[in-house]
Amino acid sequence: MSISWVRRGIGYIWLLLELFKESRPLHVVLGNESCDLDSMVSALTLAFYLAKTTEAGKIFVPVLNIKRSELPLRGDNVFFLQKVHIPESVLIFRDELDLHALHQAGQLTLILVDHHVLPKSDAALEEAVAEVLDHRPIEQKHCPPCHVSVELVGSCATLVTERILQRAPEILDRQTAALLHGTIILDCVNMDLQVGKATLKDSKYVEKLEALFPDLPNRNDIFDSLQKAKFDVSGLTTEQMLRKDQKTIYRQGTKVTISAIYMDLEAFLQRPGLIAELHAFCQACSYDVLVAMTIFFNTHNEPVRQLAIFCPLVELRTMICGVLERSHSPSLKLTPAPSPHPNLQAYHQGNTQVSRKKLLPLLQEALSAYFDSMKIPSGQPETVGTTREQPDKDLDRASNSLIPAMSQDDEEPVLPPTPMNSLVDECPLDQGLPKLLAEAVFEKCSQISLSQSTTASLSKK
Ligand SMILES: [Mn+2]
Repeated sequence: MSISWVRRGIGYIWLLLELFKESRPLHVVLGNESCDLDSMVSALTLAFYLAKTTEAGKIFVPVLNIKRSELPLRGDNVFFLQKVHIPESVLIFRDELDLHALHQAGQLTLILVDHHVLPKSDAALEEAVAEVLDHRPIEQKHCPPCHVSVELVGSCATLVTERILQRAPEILDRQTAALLHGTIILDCVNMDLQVGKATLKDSKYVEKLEALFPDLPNRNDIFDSLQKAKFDVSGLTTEQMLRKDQKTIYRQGTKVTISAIYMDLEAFLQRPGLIAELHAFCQACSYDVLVAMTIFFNTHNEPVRQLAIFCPLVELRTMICGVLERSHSPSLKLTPAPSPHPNLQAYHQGNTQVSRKKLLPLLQEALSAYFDSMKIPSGQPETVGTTREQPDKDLDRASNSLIPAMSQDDEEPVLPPTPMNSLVDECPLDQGLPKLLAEAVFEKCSQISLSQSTTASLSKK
């Protein structure tokens, strides 16, 4: 197994150091804010291609568009990086490089992959965008005025594969091929024609990669392990589980947050210190109500849904539970389940067709009823809204034939598939601009040297 990615990571760090000394521009390849597998792999592999094929002296760096602390929420990314022996320490995350400062210093060029609309908080970076490679329908209004390649295929990784194989096939190594191959297969639901995500071009490039590297993993195997890793929450903390796939609605300053939890409610409620963690989670973000919507699949592969409503305000909790219990369109068919605490009401949801998308209007209705009952004077203009905290559309969309009910959680129409950018309230830079200090870079270098020796010894086996 090659360790080129490790060398590449070290290369990046040294180049960054050089760059800061010499004030030379940095070419950042940036995926979208969900940092799903497609965005991560497209950024890594396109940066690899550009670095290998552009004249010397230009520096290309893939940047993962999430905070480093959020990588554990992307189980498939973590799994795949390990599988192809790319240490997390060589990657550069959004909170580690101050793109706005680089841009202000005239040292930034951006190449966008797997999206083409920057979120509001990054609007100032738009003038730095030099190129776009995307697989979603163009949003004319927001599209940067530069060279834009858009083709509606199942995976952006297909477009990167095409670029490499058409323009510089000699640079493709097995490790990069494995990254592209697995990503296309995951995005295209194992090339299942019935699911309809794979286009002819996706299939064509999966086949080409397999022809070039006959020892790539079997399609079913890599699809099953990536899909499993994507939904595996066993290694997450309670807070990470709550943040993994979360939406928040608010009305007149009252915030209700809804988290999809991919495990059995009974097991979730038995997690040690759960109530204290729910309290802390709500307090940290001023949520008045937390709705945990669990979904898992029983041994017959049938979906099981359960609900937990955590809210220390008795009147508000009672109102929400009442509206959900009495709802007829749709009827949730709720039956109370054991609860570990009076502030938490738990239910089994008999009607498994009711996804989070259908639950949201009911919660809005409950909030309205609550404010009506309180007769809160409507002196100031009313504020109502929805935000998506953790953009993980693909998780929602999970069009796995094994788990059809999950696709019903899809929050948006099938096309256009995303820019979740504009829907995201929180951006990695909301907490102020990160500073890339020289010490931090040196510390990273020493970490990489360590991981290099480990990987090198692993690779020899
Ligand atoms: Mn994509």
